[in-house]
Amino acid sequence: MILVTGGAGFIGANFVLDWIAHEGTPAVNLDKLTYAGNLANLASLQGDARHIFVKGDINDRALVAGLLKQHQPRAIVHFAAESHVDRSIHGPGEFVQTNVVGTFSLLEEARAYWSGLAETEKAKFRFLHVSTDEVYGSLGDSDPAFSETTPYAPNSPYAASKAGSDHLVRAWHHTYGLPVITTNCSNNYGPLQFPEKLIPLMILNALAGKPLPVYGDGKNVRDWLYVGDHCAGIRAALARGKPGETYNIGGNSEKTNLEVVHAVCAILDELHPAGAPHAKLITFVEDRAGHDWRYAINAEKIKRELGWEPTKTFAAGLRETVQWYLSNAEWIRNVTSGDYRKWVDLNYGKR
Ligand code: NAD
Ligand code: TDX
Repeated sequence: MILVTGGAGFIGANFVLDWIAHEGTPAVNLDKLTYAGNLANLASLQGDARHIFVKGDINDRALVAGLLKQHQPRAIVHFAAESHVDRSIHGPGEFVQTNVVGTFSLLEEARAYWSGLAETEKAKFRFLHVSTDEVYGSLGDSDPAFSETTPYAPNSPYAASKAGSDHLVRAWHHTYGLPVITTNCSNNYGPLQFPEKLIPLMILNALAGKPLPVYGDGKNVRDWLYVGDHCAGIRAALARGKPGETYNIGGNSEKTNLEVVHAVCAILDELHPAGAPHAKLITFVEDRAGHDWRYAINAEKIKRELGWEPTKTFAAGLRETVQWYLSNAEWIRNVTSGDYRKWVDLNYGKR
């Protein structure tokens, strides 16, 4: 049994599905079901006793304590977070509340539970904290990629809140001995991603014939990793990672935003032709405040120590992703309801 937090979101839901497919053992899934959480992501597990869903907040300490006592998990895999940089610019409060205070609450309940375990269970227990490359700040074009020893320099409210949570996780190991592992991953893409993030937003706008809003000059660089590869990296860290260590996870796939958007358009031109090339919809809009220039991950440590490396190329993963969105119109209809439209107005209305 493991306890997953945020398992109804994009990466968390992919992880729960992947976990049950690969490990076959049960997962308790604690998720608040914010705008980003969606039980439809887990529809294929309906009736499967190995998935126990609990709607709730990681800040509800009594709830977390009760779940740990009842299910006696051997690990906590912590995904729950506010995750979108643009939303953190418009409203940072929730980011501090969930990412910093929520992680603190979870660590405290994990520590109380872990302290009461028998020695053999205590040694095996893991608290795996899922974090991001954004905690390291921004790179120039010729800087070396982020490694596990790159100093933290978060720039957005989102990145700062994740950095804060990483520091708490580190301290709970150093001070209390809690067996924690932190993974810092680059930009994920794949099925089930909420269409506020670059790739699904571009797919959906292109399908609707709407402008494709590229921030600034579109030359910012991100490293892209297929979500299934990220899930495999987390499983490797859980199985073989050393408590107290951090592992960078990346796709060895740096692209400018413009390259990504053109690649989406080219796939859509082939799979869903619209007459005119989709790239004609590309529209340069006002830049994101404090927009980090470049992220790149050096993932040598996890390869060397845990034997993990990405398996899917960006070309193959992007094609599968576009195909998934083309085949899941109902999922799209469900997530692009009233609240989504309010977000689009707020973020793009004045750009
Ligand atoms: P997401 O926004 O799609 O999902 C977050 C989930 O957490 C949602 O289901 C939401 O309902 C839940 N949640 C939010 N606040 C909660 C709370 N207080 N209590 C319980 N549940 C709560 O995010 P994602 O893209 O799947 O990211 C998951 C994790 O991975 C995050 O910690 C994020 O920082 C990290 N990460 C994401 C990426 C990426 O590219 N998306 C890359 C690296 C790391
Ligand atoms: O409409 C857009 N236009 C645009 O040009 C959007 C939504 C984004 N962008 C740009 C901004 C970034 O340079 O595309 C790039 C990717 O943007 P996002 O998808 O918002 O991701 P990013 O800001 O890079 O952060 C992501 O990767 C690290 C995730 O959202 C984080 O949760 C993760 O930690």
